[in-house]
Amino acid sequence: MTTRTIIHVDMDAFYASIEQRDNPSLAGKPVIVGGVGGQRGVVSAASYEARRYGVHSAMPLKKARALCPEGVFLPVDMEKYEAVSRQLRSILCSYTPLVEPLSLDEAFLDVTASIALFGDAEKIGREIKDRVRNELNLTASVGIAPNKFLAKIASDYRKPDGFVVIQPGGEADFLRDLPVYKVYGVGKVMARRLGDHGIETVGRLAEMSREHLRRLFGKQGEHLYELSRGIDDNPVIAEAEAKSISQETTFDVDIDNNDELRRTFARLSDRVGARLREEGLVSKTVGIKVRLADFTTMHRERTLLDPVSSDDQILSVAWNLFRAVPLGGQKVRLLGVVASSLEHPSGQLHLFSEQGEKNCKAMRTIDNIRRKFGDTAIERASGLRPTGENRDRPYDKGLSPFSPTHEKEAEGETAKGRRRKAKGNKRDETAKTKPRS
Ligand code: TTP
Ligand code: MG
Ligand code: MG
Repeated sequence: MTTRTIIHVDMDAFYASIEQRDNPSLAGKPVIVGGVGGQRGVVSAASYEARRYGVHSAMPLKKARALCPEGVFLPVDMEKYEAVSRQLRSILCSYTPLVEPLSLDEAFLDVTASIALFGDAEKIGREIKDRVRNELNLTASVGIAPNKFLAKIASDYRKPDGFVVIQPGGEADFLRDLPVYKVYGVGKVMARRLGDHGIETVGRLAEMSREHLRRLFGKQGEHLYELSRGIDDNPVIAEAEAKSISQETTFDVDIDNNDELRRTFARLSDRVGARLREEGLVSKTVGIKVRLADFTTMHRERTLLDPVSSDDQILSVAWNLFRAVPLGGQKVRLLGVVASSLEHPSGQLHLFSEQGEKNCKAMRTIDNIRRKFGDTAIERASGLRPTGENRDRPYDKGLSPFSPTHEKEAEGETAKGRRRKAKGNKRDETAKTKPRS
């Protein structure tokens, strides 16, 4: 086991705090950010004042209005939050190149080798908080621990404006009374099943044998066994190494036919999957790009705890993301699928089921046939499936309970979109492997 010192930084009520910062009359008020034009969808962020009313992320805005009628409701301004995110990133990168962003407002830092240069991890953590306060006028919570799993729990432990250090050796004490749902990857279903066995805290979880957990939850049970003991050997993967692989296509004629849309997603997913497997990579974040007839361009992405590389898994996430996109009665002009947060799956195979490994082999065979005989030699049945499914089907069907953990959404016309608009409607099908900037 490698000895590391990891810092996890997570901004407090990120979108809402930025809005409060930029409009001082909102300071101390319940601020709720969500939807476009403040009318559609769900809560993205709730200020801590709003949380006292029971409002939280992912809650329908309608419900938030009912709970907190005096709340100030604001639309999502993704460009602004992305700009702050870049500023945060630049602060973090001044302490180590080993910065792994998890989302716009949080990142892991491996500071093991930085300590000689900057002083101990606590000093670095304090300095990061100070700089966020002074330079960004915002607050961040910081967790410091010997691994990523514990550092993330630590940063969440005393929010907002938290600073929590878990010393090596202090893992068990720290985890004993922690509710199981706080463990990264334990979703509602798993927490309920654990509850059925009388297991509400990580301390109780740690009393279970590896065998017992394996019987209950398969391979994921073993993962839980390790986490309950505070064991996590996942390295911080620096942003510079991260790339994304994407495929997009512009239709000759705008379309709204569900079968054709799904077939297109299947084809794009197949290609992204094939590229991932070619490069020996798995992806933790699957995203889509949708451009409507009027050039409105939307991006959606979902971060998964179990990385994926199979065409079916990519398609499943992409299609589910797409079904939640408001088309407003418009036809679709362009679709794209992007896999990011790429990793080499070494040492992580334990996360995949035996079925997953079998599918993997099948997938490589298909890739070989496609290489030999061309793309259309094999089309998977899932791309052709008629798609009158129930729109309410849960997102994570077919994925493990470890899967969807966070979803980011961004809307608005991109600069590239505007350029293409100027050039006219040209059919293109492009593949990209690019460093993430
Ligand atoms: P979080 O860090 O999960 O939440 P937060 O920063 O709002 O609050 P906390 O103090 O608890 O960290 O997410 C960061 C931002 O990501 C959040 O401000 C808005 C966005 N987001 C969504 O759009 N939808 C979601 O469901 C969640 C959880 C976050
Ligand atoms: Mg946050
Ligand atoms: Mg966060």
